[in-house]
Amino acid sequence: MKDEDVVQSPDTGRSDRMPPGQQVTDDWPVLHYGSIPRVDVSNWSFTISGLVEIEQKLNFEQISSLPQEKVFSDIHCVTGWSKLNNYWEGVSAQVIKDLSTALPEAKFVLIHAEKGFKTNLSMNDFLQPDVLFALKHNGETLTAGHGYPVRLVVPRLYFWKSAKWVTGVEFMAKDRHGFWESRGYHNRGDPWLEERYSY
Ligand SMILES: Nc1nc2c(c(=O)[nH]1)N[C@H]1C(S)=C(S)[C@@H](COP(=O)(O)O)O[C@H]1N2
Ligand SMILES: [Mo]
Repeated sequence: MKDEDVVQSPDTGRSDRMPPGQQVTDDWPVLHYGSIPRVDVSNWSFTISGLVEIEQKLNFEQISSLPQEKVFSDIHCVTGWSKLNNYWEGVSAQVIKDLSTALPEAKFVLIHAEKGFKTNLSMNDFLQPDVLFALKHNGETLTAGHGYPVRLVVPRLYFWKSAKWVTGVEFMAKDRHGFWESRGYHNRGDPWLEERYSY
């Protein structure tokens, strides 16, 4: 892939790339609720459901053969660490939306992941050009701890929106809280506005 084909997440072009209250880290912490699922890709599927004409299930081979894009982004975790300069490769959210036969009433999505983890996004946040279902980070297949085989990456919001081990996307007319959003995290989570918690 040529450099000019990389989607630059707009926040990487700021003169000061650190949002308020964040500290840069060079390593990459592994953070999540519960234990790390060990996913067998021969027995894995990605379900497109909710307000769609036809529910669809894609297996790993089908996801891998969709057009892949590359995104350059920073990571901002609500617990205070930021990791700059990440290259992601995978399937853009827009490609999944285009496949989805989603109905015009769909205004929100709920991302589903292994073990019942969920996170919610408005359609507008979901369809930004730097949002992707990533299979690779810095050229390498994701590790189990970081979400193998597929994780969502939403560069402009705090990293809890970037669900690891995704199993599908549900289109919805009304917003519904995900796992962290129903436990006091902000509904949207813009790091530049410090939308950390909802209290
Ligand atoms: N499935 C799942 N995805 C998840 C979480 C989780 O608990 N389960 N935690 C989120 C949170 S709070 C953070 S900070 C990031 C951490 O991603 P990392 O372990 O790759 O750094 O994953 C997000 N995605
Ligand atoms: Mo987090």
